Amino acid sequence: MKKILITGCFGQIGSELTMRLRRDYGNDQVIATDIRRIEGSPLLEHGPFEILDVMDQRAMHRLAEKYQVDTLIHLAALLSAVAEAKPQLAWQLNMGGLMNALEVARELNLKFFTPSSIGCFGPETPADHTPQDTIQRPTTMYGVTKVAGELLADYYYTKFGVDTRGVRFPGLISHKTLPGGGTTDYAVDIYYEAIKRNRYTSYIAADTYMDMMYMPDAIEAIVRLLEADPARLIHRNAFNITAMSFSPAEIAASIQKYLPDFKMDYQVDPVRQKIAESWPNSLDARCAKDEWDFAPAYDLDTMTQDMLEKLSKKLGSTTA
Ligand code: AKB
Repeated sequence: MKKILITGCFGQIGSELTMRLRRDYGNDQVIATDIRRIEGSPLLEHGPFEILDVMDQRAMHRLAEKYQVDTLIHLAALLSAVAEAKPQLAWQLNMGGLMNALEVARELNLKFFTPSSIGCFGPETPADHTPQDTIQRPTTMYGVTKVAGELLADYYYTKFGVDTRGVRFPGLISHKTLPGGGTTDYAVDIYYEAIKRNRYTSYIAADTYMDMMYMPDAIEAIVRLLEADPARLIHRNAFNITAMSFSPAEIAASIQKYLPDFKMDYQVDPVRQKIAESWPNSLDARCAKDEWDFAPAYDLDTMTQDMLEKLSKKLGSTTA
């Protein structure tokens, strides 16, 4: 992996991954692309940026050729709650964009990474210690695209020999870029509101568990998997990974250790609650550990401490 093209670079994962890869591989080695340009973003200052609509396969091919990349990281996609509100668009963008990216990887012989999600599971999946290989019958459009995406990436590996790799991300928590339209977003919003107002109204019920991960661990996981020895990889495109599993009540309790007056109440959103209930409580990530040494560094309390510190600085508060 020497020269990398990233789609969806301004998204929650893309914005941090681009910076990390530029640090590791050199600014000019990482070509950031997105459907829009966000003026003032550091991504524009530190290396090449190009506008790219992932629905335009020829444009993607042209850019990959222009910069002579050897790796394609495809991140542009709709998240679960937005996909549920716009299922037709979600199918078109999540599957159309992925198919285009896989085709470009096949045509130009590129290494390939795209994320799947805990959204690929459904209500019939075993909810606790969800195995790597298990029942996948998601009841959301997001989940349908994620399962199909895992299979498509496997297919491109077995049929065409494209070096495809991927993980099933849990909810990702970051102090840098906000997620957009996911079910797990409450676990980011809560920290912002804790700093700003010392209270939060959760749209997910108090005792609903979902897997989560702090962004530094997620970025490290992508880099590690892309650099992993292919001979060790059995599950190429859909590794279960997780760093922690918690409920809204537990994340509130973690915040209260640092902000004792923090208050939480609940106004459950039936749409996102239903999605959350159809997802696992906790994943079994042993295959990722065995096949490429996945090892997250943060747990709930260390993440809470870091989030509150970083966000206090960012939002100019002295509460944490
Ligand atoms: C979402 O909530 O849609 C995402 C995910 C778990 O894939 N954060």
